[in-house]
Amino acid sequence: MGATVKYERRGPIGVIRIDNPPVNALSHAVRSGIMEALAIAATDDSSAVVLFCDGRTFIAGADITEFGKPPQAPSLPDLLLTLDKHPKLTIAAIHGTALGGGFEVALTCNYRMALATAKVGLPEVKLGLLPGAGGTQRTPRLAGIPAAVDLITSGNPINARSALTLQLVDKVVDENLIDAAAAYAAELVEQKAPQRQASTLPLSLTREDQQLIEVAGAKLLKKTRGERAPQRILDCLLTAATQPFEEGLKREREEFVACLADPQSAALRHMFFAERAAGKIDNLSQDGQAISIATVGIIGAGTMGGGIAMCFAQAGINVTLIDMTDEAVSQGLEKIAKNWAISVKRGRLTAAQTDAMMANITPSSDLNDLAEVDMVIEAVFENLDVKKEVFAKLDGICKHGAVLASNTSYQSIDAIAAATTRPESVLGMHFFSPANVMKLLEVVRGAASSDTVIATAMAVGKKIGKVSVLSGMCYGFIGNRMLRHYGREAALCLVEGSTPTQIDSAMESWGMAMGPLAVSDLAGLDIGYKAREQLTAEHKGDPASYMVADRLVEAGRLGQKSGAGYYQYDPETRQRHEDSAVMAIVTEVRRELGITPRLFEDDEIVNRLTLALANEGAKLLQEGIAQRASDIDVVYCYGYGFPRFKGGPMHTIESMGLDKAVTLLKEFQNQLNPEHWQIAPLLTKLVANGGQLADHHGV
Ligand code: T1G
Repeated sequence: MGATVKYERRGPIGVIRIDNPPVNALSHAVRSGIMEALAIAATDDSSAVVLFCDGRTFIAGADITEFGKPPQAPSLPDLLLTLDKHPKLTIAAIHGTALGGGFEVALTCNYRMALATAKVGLPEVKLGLLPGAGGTQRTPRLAGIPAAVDLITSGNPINARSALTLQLVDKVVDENLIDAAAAYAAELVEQKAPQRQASTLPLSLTREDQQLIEVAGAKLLKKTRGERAPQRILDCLLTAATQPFEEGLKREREEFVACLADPQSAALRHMFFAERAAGKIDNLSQDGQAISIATVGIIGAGTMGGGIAMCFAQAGINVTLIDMTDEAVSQGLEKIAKNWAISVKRGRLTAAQTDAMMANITPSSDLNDLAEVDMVIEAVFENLDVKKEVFAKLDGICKHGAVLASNTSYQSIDAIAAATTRPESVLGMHFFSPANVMKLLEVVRGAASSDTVIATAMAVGKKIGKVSVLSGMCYGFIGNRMLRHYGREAALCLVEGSTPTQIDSAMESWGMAMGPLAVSDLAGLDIGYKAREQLTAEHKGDPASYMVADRLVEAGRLGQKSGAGYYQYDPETRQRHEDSAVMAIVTEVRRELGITPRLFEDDEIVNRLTLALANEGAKLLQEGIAQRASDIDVVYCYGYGFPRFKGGPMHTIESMGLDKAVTLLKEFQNQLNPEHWQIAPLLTKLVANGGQLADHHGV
């Protein structure tokens, strides 16, 4: 059975013990080991069999690293066929997170016992898959259609008590799981309990359930912006309620194979590993150990500072929230209280929880109150001189070893660090608005930033529920530097002949959470306008890429904040509407620039905007600003509404084929402004030697 699966006896009870760290995934070795152990248990004198896992969790699913490789027998369905027909009583002893194929193993056992702290779930949909080993057929037979729809299409785990209520587990214990499970098995044998198989439980389809499935399908298609796995899951559940179990298994297998082959699943599985890889820092020196952060000072109680303070307070970290005046801090606290009140109203948090979080925040208007904090995050006005002044003061106040971070979106971390005598303690921690909602945190390494502060910022980001991505220092770091090219192409498509509605609809139909012009309206057109005012004509770039935006701001159309920007906004619903006044401005700019508008296909818009992103991303990779291509994908999926089922901009061109991507880039270079389409040398190199972006690590 090898080292990963052992078979042992506890008196009359056989115990199959799985030990495959870190999460007891159902690798080939584990599947083979369980099969061998079941064979022994079938013929020995054991009276029942308990399946138990060592380590921190019961089986957490199929081994995702095996997908896409040649299958190795026994397959999970074959293993579960043997388990389903096993001659002895089988009991699953669940702790940690029994997920996916792991929970399907448990559902195939006759009985299930769970530790009170355990969770169970079928998260396959988050990988663009569906439970492929009977989960869509057994779950509704045990828990009913409504619960099965919710559990499998959401992919969210439920706790042991909820699983008990749904009859997905039979017993919940507080401790000593293996002893309790062996005793439970003996008790079942004593009681001559039947070998209950979920596969034989009856299931029929009521009208209500049929309607529920139809409504869920429509809702999910809209919510996921086109993911295909949810509907396939619903089709399997419908089959479970209308066909015999064997037919249902067949249908489930067909749909699972279709999911596995779907590019959406490849993208979502790419994101699963990308999110985890992002937290790893290449070439970290030995002293690059994170320090523990128990107290944080946030400077600036505005939208960003308040949101950042909420993140830390929610994680139980003490926050000193600073602004220039007591009144400014109180306003910040009021905004925080309002945000938490909304979460309580929506049932996401309780009033007691938000009271405890608020108690973690101490208001102050005196920087000296930061003398003993472990970390400071500056979130003041986006002006380099103001930031340098703040850091110079912090240098004289904060204790030795305190981490000094700036939430700047663009300013030079090196210039900020130079305002102190401890540049090794200075780095960027770039949060995304609203900071208490957006999961992305860009950790920006300055030239002098020590490995300790980098490791600390990455770790504290994870602790406050962010996905931390390390960025080197350049204007705009990873996300915003790429965004400038994306925004430029959107503006040029408009001036060259398209309309705001066509551009945004094309990108939203492709999968973006929100079209680029609608995003500009949301953020405020005046932000870009003010930034451009500080740039030379040369740095501003092609006038065609910003004249419309400038004219809109000069006409008082700042975006949603003024009720109109690229669109007119309904004051009540904030619904956007095309506005002829905008096209009048566009027509005027076209005339001034001598541009004859032409018809646009959606494909051109999508290709120009996504390739502009990926081409700049390849340059970031080549310059070593990003550690790996998948980090760039994480930045875009977590910070900019890029669809996870596309896997991020770099995965998008990798799955398109780099040769095809470079061909398109060459076409754009010939047909459009060649300055904008300088192809990243890394892309041409990879095409020349048949390499992959995934194999390239930043310098
Ligand atoms: N396969 C392979 N490796 C896995 C894995 C899996 N299923 N789950 C986790 N890992 C690795 C992960 O990459 C990381 O590796 C390490 O374990 C720790 O993970 C037939 C088809 C269980 C809640 O979707 O949700 O079953 O970075 O950092 O935060 O119907 O891992 O250390 O090298 O996430 O404590 C369904 C996925 C599969 C569960 C633990 N199962 N995993 O979270 O640790 S499809 C899932 C998780 C399936 C069947 C279908 C989480 C976790 P490294 P971690 P964590």
